[in-house]
Amino acid sequence: MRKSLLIAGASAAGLLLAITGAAAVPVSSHNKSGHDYVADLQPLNAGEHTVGSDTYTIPTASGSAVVNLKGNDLTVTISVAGVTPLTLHPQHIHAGTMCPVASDDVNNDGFVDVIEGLPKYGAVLISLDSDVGSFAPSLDFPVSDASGSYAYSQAASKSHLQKELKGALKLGDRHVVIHGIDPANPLPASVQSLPGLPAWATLPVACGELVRQ
Ligand SMILES: [Cu+2]
Repeated sequence: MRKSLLIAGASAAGLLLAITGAAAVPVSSHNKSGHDYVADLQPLNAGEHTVGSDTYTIPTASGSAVVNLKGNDLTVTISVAGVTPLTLHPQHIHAGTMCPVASDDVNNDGFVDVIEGLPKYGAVLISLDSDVGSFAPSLDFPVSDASGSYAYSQAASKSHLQKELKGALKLGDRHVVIHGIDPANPLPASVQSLPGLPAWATLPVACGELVRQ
């Protein structure tokens, strides 16, 4: 009787271990991998735009942006296709709550330029250049390959970013915006840009809302 109780106890403990062991696997692996905010990047300004006698063709960009948070480690990974080949692509996390739509083209020139997009995607929060933790102006952004694709991955300290921004990141409220078209095809003068930057470098070509997974 006593022996069988011990056996029963041992097997119950074994069962408990098996259950908690099984339960612990996804929990610990979740902790190890942190959590992701993912943006499905959709094209902006894609297609043909006819202004006067000129036609401008903006490529149809797509891709994804993932911001992974693991403890204090923040890693941004971006994969983009369909952009102008061999061209600089400024990219940012913007502070606003929406991606612009065609009706945000307030001057009716057929383009939603970087300024017209601001009421929707907001100001630049974090510049996704070669040093995410630095807020110094930089144009060290990805350059697409000959097929119009690029991949980007950079890490930063979450606490450092929040200190610089003087507030929480609130990634679930943010958007990722990709900019940049062919510098050899100048845009109409009606396409506004940021001070000191040509319109080809700032025209938004893709945008996506960061959503916690
Ligand atoms: Cu931007």
